[in-house]
Amino acid sequence: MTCLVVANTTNPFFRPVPLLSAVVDSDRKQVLKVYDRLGSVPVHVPPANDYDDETLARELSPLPQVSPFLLSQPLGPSFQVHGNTVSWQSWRFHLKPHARAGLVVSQAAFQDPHTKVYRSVLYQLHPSEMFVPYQSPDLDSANRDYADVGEYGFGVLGTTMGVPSDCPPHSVFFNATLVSAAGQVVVVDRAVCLFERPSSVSAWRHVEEFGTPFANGRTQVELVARMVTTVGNYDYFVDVTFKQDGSINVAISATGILEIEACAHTRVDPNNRFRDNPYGTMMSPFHIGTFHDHLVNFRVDLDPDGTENRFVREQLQRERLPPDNAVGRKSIWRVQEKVMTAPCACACTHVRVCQWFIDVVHVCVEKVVTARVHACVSAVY
Ligand SMILES: [Cu+2]
Repeated sequence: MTCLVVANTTNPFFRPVPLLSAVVDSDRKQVLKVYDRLGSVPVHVPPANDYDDETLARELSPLPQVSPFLLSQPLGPSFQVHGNTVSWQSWRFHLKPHARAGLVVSQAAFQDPHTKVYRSVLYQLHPSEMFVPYQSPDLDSANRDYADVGEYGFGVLGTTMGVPSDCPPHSVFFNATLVSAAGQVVVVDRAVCLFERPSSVSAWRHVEEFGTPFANGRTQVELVARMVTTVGNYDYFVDVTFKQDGSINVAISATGILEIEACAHTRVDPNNRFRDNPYGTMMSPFHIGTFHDHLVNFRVDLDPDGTENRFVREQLQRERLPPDNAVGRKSIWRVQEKVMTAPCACACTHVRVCQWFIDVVHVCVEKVVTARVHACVSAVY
């Protein structure tokens, strides 16, 4: 583990002691080995860099004022909660915080507008793991290989949410009572919030210039289930958003403070790097932000209309047209369908355009596309 100066700062992760680390047995609470590479080198503990309101007001000029918004739902929410089951619009699902996984949505179903029968959409959806490996060979940083969900627990590290910075004032809150890995009861007040919000895009709109002149549009409202987990220096927002059109969106974003590496330098070179530390970016005097990833996996166990279905990848493929074709086009794209039968690295990229969907194959020949899976970058820093 690395050593931090924790006194008199709200940002201890910005004050690591360089060239000093230790190996600790956390079960026995014993220090097994100390790596003191300081010798007679002067210690450059980075200065404090606090983000509390008082410090910011003192050290930074205030941002220009923003006109106030009104955020309210005067008639109360239009969803119902019975125990942990939520009903909203055509949706019905189970919502609960879990000690390890954090926010868990189970048995989500959507009511068919024609038959009024609830049709299964997914069995369970939750964060599965987040791997955060820091890319430095230095003793001070090389031990930073975090498994934030499995090692620390997205549920037991859930934090009480504030209004309006975490959730809007009209939210409904849920407390969490969980059991830690050590067998202790962990209670987190206001650990999950549930709220409706108007979408920033319309549900549907069209202007028709041909035929009968026509212009119409419809707004849409979303239901957001949110949990915020603080793992060390990072605060992760997990949002599961239900939409009136039958889609579910899951997103994770990070805020908080940076875990940085101390260095003895105060200035950057022209490339914003140091030749003796190519493993990060200079953040400020004595601070290097070590390169690292946040690799997040979600468990998405979809059961559209039950468990009898297939996972299919549609990949776009270029098709060259004959040089003498009548329209003068050189190429078009067409869709190649592949039924995925085993776990695979089937990533879609900007150069390998594809999409996934799950279809239900009925007896005989009819095929119905029931669910489409879209992957997009949702990280927000
Ligand atoms: Cu990070």
